Amino acid sequence: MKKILVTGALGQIGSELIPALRSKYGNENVIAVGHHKEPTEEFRNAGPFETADARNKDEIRALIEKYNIDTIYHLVGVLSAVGEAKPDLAWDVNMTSLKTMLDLAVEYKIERMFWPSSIAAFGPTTPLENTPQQTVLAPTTMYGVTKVAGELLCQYYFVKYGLDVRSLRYPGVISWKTAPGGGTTDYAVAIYYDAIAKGSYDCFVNEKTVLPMMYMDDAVKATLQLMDAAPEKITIRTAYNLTAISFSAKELAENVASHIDGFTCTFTPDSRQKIADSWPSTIDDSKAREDWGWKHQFGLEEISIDMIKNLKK
Ligand code: AKB
Repeated sequence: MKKILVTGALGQIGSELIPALRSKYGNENVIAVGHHKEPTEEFRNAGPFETADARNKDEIRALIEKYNIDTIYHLVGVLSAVGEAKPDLAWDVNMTSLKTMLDLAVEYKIERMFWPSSIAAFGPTTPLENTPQQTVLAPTTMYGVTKVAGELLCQYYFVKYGLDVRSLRYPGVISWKTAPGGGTTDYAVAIYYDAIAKGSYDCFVNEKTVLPMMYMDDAVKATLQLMDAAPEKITIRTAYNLTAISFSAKELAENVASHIDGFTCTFTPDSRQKIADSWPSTIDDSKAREDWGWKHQFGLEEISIDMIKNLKK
């Protein structure tokens, strides 16, 4: 049975990927690693939980040895909006931790490693409609810079050391288990929280903003599918383009209003508008679809129904 280490365990993706990995591989075989946040009682009791700083080689080395790890999901990352407020922190956390994990993965002959890239790897000079897999990568955010550097580093470790490291360029991921924090696509999550708590939402991007999005269930499915694929199917060693649906902030607000009586949305763009404007509206993810059979399931209507049902609970 696989022995899997997941860093960034308490972040948006970690908190949902870990239960999925545990139901597939067994609770005891998935080691959740958090850093500064405290897990809920339920999360702590669900399987092994450790506290470590993914930038610290000795701390991670001790965990790899303790649990005899053969697979790594390295999810730690400072997101785009926080990254603009604290660029040095974003560089340090995102790059130092990735380099540490890649080095340890080579040293311990880790069988397979996953690291998330993002649509933030693109920038204003990228074709922003139906963005191709191979295209200009010249982001204008520090988060994006770390994603491009990280993609190249992953490819380098594959070419130089034969490390089977795989990556996805996640679009905005919509989910209800963790509160939004630090990203630009957070408005597509926060709108549901505020719609239920207050009946209104003040959106920080303008109503015309269109970004690629995906429901968490699809993001987890894509991650597991990519990691399950036979190595010969993986033809992209930087990161695969990945998407489900694109909609404007106005369409999102209208959809939420169709489910919550009296809901109103205002639009007050802040500094995150500039980041959103530098990212694609739609993505060509045909390579993921061809290589390992990616297919999304959730559209906007299904997302709204599921988000509202779960947040109301
Ligand atoms: C962010 O908005 O920073 C992230 C991302 C698209 O990578 N959700």
